[in-house]
Amino acid sequence: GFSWTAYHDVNDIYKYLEDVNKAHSDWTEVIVGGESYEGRKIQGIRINTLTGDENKPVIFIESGIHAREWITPATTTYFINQLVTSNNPNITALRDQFDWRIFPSVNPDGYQFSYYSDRMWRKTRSLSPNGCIGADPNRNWDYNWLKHGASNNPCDYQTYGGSKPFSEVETKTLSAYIASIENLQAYVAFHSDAQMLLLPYSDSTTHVDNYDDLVTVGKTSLNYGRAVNGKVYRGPATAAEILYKASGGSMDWVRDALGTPLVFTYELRGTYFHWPAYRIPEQGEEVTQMLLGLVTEAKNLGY
Ligand code: 0X9
Ligand code: ZN
Repeated sequence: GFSWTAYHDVNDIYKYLEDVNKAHSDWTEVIVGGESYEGRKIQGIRINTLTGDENKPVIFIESGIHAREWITPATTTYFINQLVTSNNPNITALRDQFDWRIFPSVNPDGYQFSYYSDRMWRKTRSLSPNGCIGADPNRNWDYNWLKHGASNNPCDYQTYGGSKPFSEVETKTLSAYIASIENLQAYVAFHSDAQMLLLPYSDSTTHVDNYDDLVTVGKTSLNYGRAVNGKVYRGPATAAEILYKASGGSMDWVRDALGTPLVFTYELRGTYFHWPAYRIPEQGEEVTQMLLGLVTEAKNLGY
């Protein structure tokens, strides 16, 4: 069965989402955010409890865009489980106030390839005309595409940006799904393993107009996370300031194209993208508290 003391393949993750939906069919829905090169769905879950509020703000969670960052789907399903099973009033309130759209594995082909064949695989699995495989799905969004920190070489193992913006079916379909969401208030992407909280934009040190609010919200989020295990994350700051410049990422496109006010990328912990399975709950709890802190401070600031 499904657990948080082992890593699961994408079929088992999708089955878990279906099981959650079966257990809570009144207020959850299995959703499809797009499709993959090899024909998989980008499957997620919508959690929207029956509170009488038909028009709750949406929080979107993107995990697993990089195939080898296994801790991100694992902590995301941990968080889903907290939302649907916890009796902690802070967590039930967190659940009830939002229309959650949560996607544990937005690069399912890459994740399966990392899981079964090449642990360090990061990209999609699309075939380039020259025979090399995959593009970096976090360099393929239509915002300053290929400007910084991305390769134009299809054989680059890490950061090939694709043949054009949204060349990858995963980013093309997922971006259309995201754009179709009314009332998108927060977009949260999970990566590993730089142990940081990153703000838009990733390829410039120029700050967005509500940067000060994002810093305040991000600091509270990290404080909530730190209370769990004492772990200190760097940031909140732009990637250009504390990591490296990288264009064509999802959060930058969401912020620029959709104007979503609250946009964050968390880099979780690990060593060369490894994290022992028996310690998944440790980061799962950290993530749960970081999201609680994010929402708590955002509401304080009137979002
Ligand atoms: O390079 C990345 O895409 C992320 N780091 S990772 O080691 N997980 O690959 C940083 C993402 C920062 N955000 C954007 N570039 N949009
Ligand atoms: Zn990543």
